Amino acid sequence: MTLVCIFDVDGTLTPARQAMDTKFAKFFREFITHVPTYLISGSDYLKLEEQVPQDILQNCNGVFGSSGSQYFQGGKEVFSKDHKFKFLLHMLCEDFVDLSEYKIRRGNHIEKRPGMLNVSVVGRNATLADRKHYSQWDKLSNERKKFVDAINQSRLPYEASAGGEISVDIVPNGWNKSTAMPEVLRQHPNANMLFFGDKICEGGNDFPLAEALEDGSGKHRAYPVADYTDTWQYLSIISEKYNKVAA
Ligand code: M1P
Repeated sequence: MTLVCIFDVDGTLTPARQAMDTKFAKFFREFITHVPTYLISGSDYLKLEEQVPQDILQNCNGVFGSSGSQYFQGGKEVFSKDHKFKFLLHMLCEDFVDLSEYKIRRGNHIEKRPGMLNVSVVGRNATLADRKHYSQWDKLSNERKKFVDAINQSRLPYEASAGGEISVDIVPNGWNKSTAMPEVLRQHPNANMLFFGDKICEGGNDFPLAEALEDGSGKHRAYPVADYTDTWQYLSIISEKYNKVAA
């Protein structure tokens, strides 16, 4: 069996929408030379380039953007699929933003990505301070969860999840992170996959892949992490085992 590691990015390898810590990047750069590694994010590839050093993006075995609708290898796009979202969904997203009781708006509220809509009341132009403020308010009001539940319980052919701190990702049914699994298995048929994500709970955008990995084979595992330092600790344990085997 081949050990293969898959990582969410925001909240797992980096703080949300921020660059990777340089010391962790140094460790991770070495780690990916020993263990086949894939990244999967709700963000699109352009955003990942702002957060993860180029050489790491290029030396990972593969990078999935837009929750699996985009796939890159060695920095080059291998595939990208898109979808035309229904007008009704756009209306619901606009209402979500317009009718929210949270009053601060920073612009770029509905962002179209390959195969995904990303919706944010405070807006994608929010500063780090705005993010923190909105995210605290969201924890109290449960605004994003209510919107996610409303979309998921509607008869619309879409699924929603709260991926990061300030927004909601919406994809056509099934176009979620679980779509990475067959691609990884195609490349490593004997893979023993370990997935690390900070949003593995139900309603989080890491949940579909974590659920798919529980395929009854007992070969794969999903690890919930609190932040990149938590991920670092897990990877240090894995590296130690590898070094012992290699010695
Ligand atoms: O990768 C996790 C999420 O990162 C961002 O979330 P937010 O801006 O809400 O913190 C977004 O790119 C989101 O789409 C993505 O799922």
